[in-house]
Amino acid sequence: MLQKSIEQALNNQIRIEAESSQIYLSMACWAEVQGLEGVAQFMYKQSDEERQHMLKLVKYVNERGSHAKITELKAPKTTFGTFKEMFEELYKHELFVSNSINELVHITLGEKDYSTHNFLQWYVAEQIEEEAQAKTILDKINLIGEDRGGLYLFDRDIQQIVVTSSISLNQNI
Ligand code: OFO
Repeated sequence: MLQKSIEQALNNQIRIEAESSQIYLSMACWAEVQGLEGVAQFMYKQSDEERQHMLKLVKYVNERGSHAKITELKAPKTTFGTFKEMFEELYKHELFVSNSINELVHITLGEKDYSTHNFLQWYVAEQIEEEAQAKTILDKINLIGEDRGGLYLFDRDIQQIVVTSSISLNQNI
C-alpha cells in the first residue's frame, strides 16, 4: 500500500494527465475546424497518449492497494489564436508537466518510496521526448513564419510525426 502523501501526489498527477488529454483534444478540434487536418491528427494522437499516461498511473495506484481518484477537470480553452500560439501553449504545457513529474520524483525520494521512484522513470524519459518534439515543431513553425505554402507543407509533414509516435506509443505502453 502506498503512503498517503504518495497516493495524493499520484492522484494529482492523474488529474494533470487527464487535463492534458482534454487540452490536446480541444486543440485537435480547433485545428480541425481551421482545416489543418495534419495538425488535428497530431493533436488527437497527443490527446490519446495523455490518456494512456493517466491510465498507467491509475493502474499503478490501484495495483499498489491504494485508490486512484477520478476528479473534476479544469475546462480547456476552445480557441487558440494562431496555430503558432497553439504550439507555444503546447510547449509551455509540456514544461509544466515535466516540472510536476520532477516534483513527484522528489517526493518519492523524500518518502523513501523507491518502487514509485522507479515507476516514475518512464514518465521522466517520456517528458524529455515530448519536450524535444514540441521544441522541434516550434522551431519549424518559426521558420515558416507567415508563408501559407509553408503551412500547407507543415500540415502534411506533421502527419509523419503522428505515424512515428503511434509506433513508439505501441512499443512503450
Ligand atoms: Fe503525459 O506526457 Fe507530456 O504531458
